[in-house]
Amino acid sequence: MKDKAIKKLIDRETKRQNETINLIASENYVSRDVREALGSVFTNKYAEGYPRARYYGGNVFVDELEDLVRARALKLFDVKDSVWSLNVQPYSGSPANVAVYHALLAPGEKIMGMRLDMGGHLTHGHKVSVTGKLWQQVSYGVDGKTERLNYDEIVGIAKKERPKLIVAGYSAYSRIIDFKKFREIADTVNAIFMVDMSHFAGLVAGRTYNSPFPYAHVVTTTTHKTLRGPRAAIIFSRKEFAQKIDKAIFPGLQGGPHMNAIAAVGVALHEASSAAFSIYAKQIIKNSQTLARELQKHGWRIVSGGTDTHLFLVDVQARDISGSVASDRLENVGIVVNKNAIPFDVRGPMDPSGIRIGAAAVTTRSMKEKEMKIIADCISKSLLGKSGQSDIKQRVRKLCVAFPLFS
Ligand code: DSN
Repeated sequence: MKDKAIKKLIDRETKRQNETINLIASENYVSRDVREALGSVFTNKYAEGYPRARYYGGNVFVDELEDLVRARALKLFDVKDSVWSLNVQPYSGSPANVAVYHALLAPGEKIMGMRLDMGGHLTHGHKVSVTGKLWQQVSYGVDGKTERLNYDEIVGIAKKERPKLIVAGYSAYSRIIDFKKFREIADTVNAIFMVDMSHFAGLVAGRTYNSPFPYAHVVTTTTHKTLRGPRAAIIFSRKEFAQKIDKAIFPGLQGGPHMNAIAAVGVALHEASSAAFSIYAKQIIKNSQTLARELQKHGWRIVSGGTDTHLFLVDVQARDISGSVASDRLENVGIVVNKNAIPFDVRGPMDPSGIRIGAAAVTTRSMKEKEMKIIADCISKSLLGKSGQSDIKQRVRKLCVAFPLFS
């Protein structure tokens, strides 16, 4: 690369990724093939519109590409072409969610979504997001005792508020979601049922998490978390909603699709359809559960008592440590996490009571239960801030050397 300044930053970031343990639940490491597709000549092409209905010439291969990626997504998630339509053009998860609301809801109508501080996402109607300004959020949370979804409470809110659309699928909820129950609740109040499976899409693809497709009307997903693709998103919708959603993406919200990203999504979908990916998805859950259990043994409180997925929350405030302090202490020894609110958090969003831990990225590095035990020990010791932090740093570094990235 001729640009030395950018090259230097890429090299330094490569080294940082190689030499740290990444436990950020929404991140992963893509394959060389995914990166090759991202850096391909498809980045040069404008293709506003949809296959065989574009506003520019020269789209013969772009059309073939978009058709292929759509077909791969249908196959991977085992959904029927006769029932579902797909849009692979969203730039990422937030625009995908906004497009769905823009297509299906009039301004001011109600979106029923989980509160951000209970594990939901900004685009599920939070007031600081455009989704909470153009539409009205009716929120639900988790049960005060179990820290799990309480379907009786949810049905009560739905009946009282009568939302136009109900969203399930969260950013910081570690338990199985009962999509059947959600659909029954949606039907009771005549609402559209949308699932945002961004976090667990790779687990659904690997057949280790229940599929939302039998129950949802619309499913959105980013492609870069457990699915291990580039930063992009897909919207799946039942046929009756598809035309409106396509129009909402283009020309409603976006311009030309990023065809290089769509090509990379295609590569990731192909990789996710392999038997190896299914083994990977199962290992993510084993790793996440081992990490949570080991941390419990070290005396840490895990929100809801454990995890069924790739992620979980640790209540660090229970041991008088704030989320920011915890995240900084871990980063000092080479372990990267994010601070995160826990349900019924008494602290503010900039320095909440918890940290979120995810196992997708370390599993991509081929780490297994044995390594999770070492990581849990390092996390615990570093959080407590006792002496010997340089020893922990050495152990983390040794682990990273033993499981190299980009080799
Ligand atoms: N920011 C992502 C996450 O970390 O969960 C969701 O958009």
